[in-house]
Amino acid sequence: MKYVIATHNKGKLVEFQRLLEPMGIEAVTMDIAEPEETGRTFAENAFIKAEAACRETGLPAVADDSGLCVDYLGGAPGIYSARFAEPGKRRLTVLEKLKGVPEEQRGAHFVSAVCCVFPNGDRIEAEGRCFGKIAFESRGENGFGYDSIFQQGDVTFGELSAQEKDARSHRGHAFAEFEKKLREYLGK
Ligand code: ITT
Repeated sequence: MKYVIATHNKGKLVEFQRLLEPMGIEAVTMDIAEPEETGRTFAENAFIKAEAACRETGLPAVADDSGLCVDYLGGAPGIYSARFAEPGKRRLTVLEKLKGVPEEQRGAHFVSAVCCVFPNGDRIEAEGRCFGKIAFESRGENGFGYDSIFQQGDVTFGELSAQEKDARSHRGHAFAEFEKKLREYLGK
């Protein structure tokens, strides 16, 4: 069966396709209207996006709502990660807000809430997190969004290969749980 991927973020789309392919899912994209993300949590926003796409296309729809939570900023930007500062200046804004903050206070984590809504109204939800630190400067060209300032050990996510990122990322963890639940749901 075809599943529609409900995202307008190209970086996410590449990861979705990579993560869904081994599940034997035929992932398609369509020009879908972008609903307003009015939820108060990642899970609520993921549901809003998946439900709207399912309603519009009549296909099972998979969406993710994700973001970066910085301890020193009280968990910001969190669910506002895509709307935090001007496009193109988001990483720099985080780095500037943490200027002079020592390494031990630079803790941060990524969250990914995945939701799949089926035309009969059923839904499957999963969530993944990964923990690290905000780097002192942006490093690496891979990935997207905040990857080049999010560090685990000595490397940023921007310095990881796609496979390395999937093995440790919030989205990789969320999709691993999602795959388990989907198999159960489909009786496979
Ligand atoms: P859709 O809603 O269309 O999927 P979006 O970019 O608006 O796209 P979100 O509302 O979930 O998606 O915002 C998440 C933001 O968090 C995203 O724009 C990135 O800046 C950041 N983000 C999420 N996952 C990330 C990852 O794996 N690496 C780096 N940044 C990430």
